[in-house]
Amino acid sequence: TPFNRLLLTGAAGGLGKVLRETLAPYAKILRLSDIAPMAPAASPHEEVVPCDLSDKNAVHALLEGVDAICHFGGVSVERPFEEILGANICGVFHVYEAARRHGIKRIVFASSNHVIGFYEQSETLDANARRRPDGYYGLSKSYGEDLASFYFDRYGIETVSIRIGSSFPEPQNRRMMSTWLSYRDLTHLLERALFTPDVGHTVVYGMSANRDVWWDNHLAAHLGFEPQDSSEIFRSKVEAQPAPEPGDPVAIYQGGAFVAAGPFD
Ligand code: NAI
Ligand code: 15L
Repeated sequence: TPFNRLLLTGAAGGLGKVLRETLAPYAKILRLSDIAPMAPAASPHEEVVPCDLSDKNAVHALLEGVDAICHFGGVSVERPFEEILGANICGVFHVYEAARRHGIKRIVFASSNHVIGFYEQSETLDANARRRPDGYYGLSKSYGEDLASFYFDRYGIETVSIRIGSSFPEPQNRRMMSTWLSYRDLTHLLERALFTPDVGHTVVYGMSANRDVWWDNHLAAHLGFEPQDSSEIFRSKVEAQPAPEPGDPVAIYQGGAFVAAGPFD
């Protein structure tokens, strides 16, 4: 049965605009939130609630009456620490604190492959691999995963942390042939993450059924995530691009160019 009211943060973003449509069947009311402008509510099934995640009181008000949360809001690329701190680190803390106070029991957290970005592409990781964040952004997602773990152990709030690879309409480069997650597979994974019972804190890698993958989801098998798409249909288009120079981080590290972002001063 669908949730009565499902909150989607980051609703103005690239994924949020897609999920605004595809999550609709999973809730009677979809509450959409972002700091950036959003299209007005299209039907009685939508609520549009602007909110800055770095504002604790505003986040508390945002979660009033909510049954489950897909937390996709925040800075989504490498940026100076101070920007990441407010939106991602304080932001995810505010979401969990408000969930605790409102009695909300299920969160899906948009984590990222950048929590393990400093592994080389030759390595295969499962959810127990030691984290190797590739920047302040990856560190903020690592903190979010730890917060999810703590709020389950301490308060029984369940989370699925999805280490999303690269979720775009198509893989944009050779690296994304491995990391690509189609919108259809993302939506299926969110459905599994919202409705599978007893997930505790589960970490799952968000990738489609691509030919060459770096991640092994056996520790999240209970979710029943079965991706349908593959980057393979885009191979000739992607490989028509010039190959990266040997030594370019984009061809060495799982996190690609993020490992070489910054410093910012
Ligand atoms: P995006 O940057 O397009 O969307 C993020 C949204 O968060 C934006 O609309 C932005 O306005 C909002 N936001 C930023 N700071 C905020 C604040 N202080 N308060 C409220 N809202 C704020 O990113 P995208 O691609 O849609 O990603 C969505 C989520 O998924 C992000 O958390 C990102 O880190 C994560 N993710 C996405 C991946 C992808 O391939 N698209 C890969 C891995 C993780
Ligand atoms: C991410 O975490 C970013 O949010 C997204 O914009 C992509 O860069 C993706 O990772 C990626 O690694 O391709």
